[in-house]
Amino acid sequence: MSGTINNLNFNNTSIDWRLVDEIISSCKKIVLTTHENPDGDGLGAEVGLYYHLLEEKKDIKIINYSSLPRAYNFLNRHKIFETYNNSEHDDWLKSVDLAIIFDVGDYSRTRSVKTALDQWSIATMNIDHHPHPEKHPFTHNLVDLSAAATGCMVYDYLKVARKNAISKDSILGIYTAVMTDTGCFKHSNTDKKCHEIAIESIKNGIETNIVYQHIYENSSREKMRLLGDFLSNLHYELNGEFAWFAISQKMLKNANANKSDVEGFTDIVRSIAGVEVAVMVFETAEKKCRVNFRSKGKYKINDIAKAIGGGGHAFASGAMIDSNLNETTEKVISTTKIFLKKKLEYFKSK
Ligand SMILES: [Mn+2]
Repeated sequence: MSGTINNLNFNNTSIDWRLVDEIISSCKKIVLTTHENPDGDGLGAEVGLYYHLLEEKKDIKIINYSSLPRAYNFLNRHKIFETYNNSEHDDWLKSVDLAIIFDVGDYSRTRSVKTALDQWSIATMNIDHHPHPEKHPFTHNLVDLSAAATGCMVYDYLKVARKNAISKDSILGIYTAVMTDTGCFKHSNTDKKCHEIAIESIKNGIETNIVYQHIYENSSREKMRLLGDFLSNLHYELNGEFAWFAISQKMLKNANANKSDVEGFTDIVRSIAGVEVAVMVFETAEKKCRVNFRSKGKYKINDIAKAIGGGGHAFASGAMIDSNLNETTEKVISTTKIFLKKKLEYFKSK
């Protein structure tokens, strides 16, 4: 790695992509990764950068902690996604010059990939639109809270780094990132750049309707069965402004569904008239729960996620809790109600 550049830290300050490019250019061997249970943003950002670095003749791999969710198989035409396996990857991984981490929110969400990178003191570059503390664990920290998706940051980088237009393979990843993190261009984070990326994608021959179908019209029957199960048992609180539901391992088994099937459920509940905040408590294993918060935009909810040990965006956040479903649900729902009541009072007083 280049010894001339200091550690970069753009913690929601204007990112100098030329300096970033100096670092990336100086590295020969690069691994790309993202958080566990990856979404379209993390995966799409990986794809966006992967094809550029391939053109640049880098020795490059995408290695994720989790396997690729079925809906994203269309991004894997060239079999570029690998799931971390120490016996298979460690020989290659230990001599990597740089690890680029996308959309992570919290570095520990890369699980055993982080453990491996730490073990060999691999230089790291965080590219993210989630907040990170000033005291962060990365060699280089690139945070842009205004970016609708991490994919938008890759787009910014490629605009600076490339002489040629962005390739079709790359823009497919970037489009997927933007489409999924904006809820198909409908969330409040959707901005001009998102639509510019969409225009460039269409000009490049991306069939945006097909991308949509792969991700949103590809639900398994098992997922639908699980959806029916919890929808018939929704809880409404605070005059219907707050709706929540819990999914147990038993419900998952009864529906024959898998963990990734719960993606998007919280958004569905938020779509109900009058509901401002939706919360899912999902028992992922014994004494392990995942909590999702979604807000329509009236109430910020990342402070609530933070209070229970998680974090995230203002209107989409979450937490992982090491406790059983009943205890977690009780704690999460009571905490959420306390926070929301305060916010409600504030809005009433205005
Ligand atoms: Mn994201």
